[in-house]
Amino acid sequence: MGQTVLYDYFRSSAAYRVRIALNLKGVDYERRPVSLVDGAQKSDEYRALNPQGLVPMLEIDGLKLTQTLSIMVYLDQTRPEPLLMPRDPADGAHVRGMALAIACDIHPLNNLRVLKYLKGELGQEQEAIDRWYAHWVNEGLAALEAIAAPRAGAFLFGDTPTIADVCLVPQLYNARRFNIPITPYPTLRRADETASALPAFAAAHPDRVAQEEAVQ
Ligand SMILES: N[C@@H](CCC(=O)N[C@@H](CS)C(=O)NCC(=O)O)C(=O)O
Repeated sequence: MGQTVLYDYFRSSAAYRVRIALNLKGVDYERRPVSLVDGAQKSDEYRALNPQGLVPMLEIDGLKLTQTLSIMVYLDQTRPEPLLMPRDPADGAHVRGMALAIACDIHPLNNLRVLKYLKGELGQEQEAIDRWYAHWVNEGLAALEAIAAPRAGAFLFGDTPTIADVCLVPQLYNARRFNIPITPYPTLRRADETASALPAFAAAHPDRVAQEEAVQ
C-alpha cells in the first residue's frame, strides 16, 4: 500500500487537523513540508498533486486525499479506533455540524489567500484586514459556543475527542496568533485545554512540528 505521506505546513490549521487525526489513529506518517510563505502550494509540482493549491494533501493506502473533513471521514471508516465521529446518527450530525461550522464557515474567510487578496488586489490596509479576521472569527466562535455548550463534556461533545475538537484546537491556535481574546467562550476553552493535553494533539502542535523540522 506504500507509505503514508502528509503534504503539510506547520502553521496551517487545516494540516494541523490532519496531523492530530493521524496521531489519534496511531498512523505513522512522513511529513513533506510545503512552504505557504514561499508560495510552494501554488507551484506546478504541488498543483499536480492537489489542483486546489491548498495543504494538506494526504497519500494513504495508495490514495491521494484532499479536504480535511473528507480525510477524517476516510480515517474513521478505515481505522475506527478510536472513533472520531459518534455512530449514533443524531450525535454524529451534531459533531459534524460543529466541525463544519469551523471548517466551512470560519476558516475559509480567514485563509491566507483571502487575506492576501484583501491586501493585494483590493488594496486594504492591515487594520481593515485585522478587523475582517476578528469579525468572522468572533461571529463563528460565538455561534459555536452556543451550539456546543448544552451537550459538551470535557470535550466539545462528551468526554472523548471528536472531529469537532480536531477542528477547534487549530482554529483557536490561529485565533491566538491573531490576538483574538477567547475568554468569552468558556466551553470552547475547556475543550481546547482538555484536548491539547492529549499526546496526539500536543505532538501535532505547530511549535513541536517547527522544532522537529529545525533539528532535521
Ligand atoms: N477546505 C480545505 C482547506 C485547506 C486550506 O485552506 N489550507 C490552507 C492552509 S490552512 C492553504 O493551503 N492555504 C494556502 C493559500 O491560501 O494560498 C481543507 O479542509 O482541507
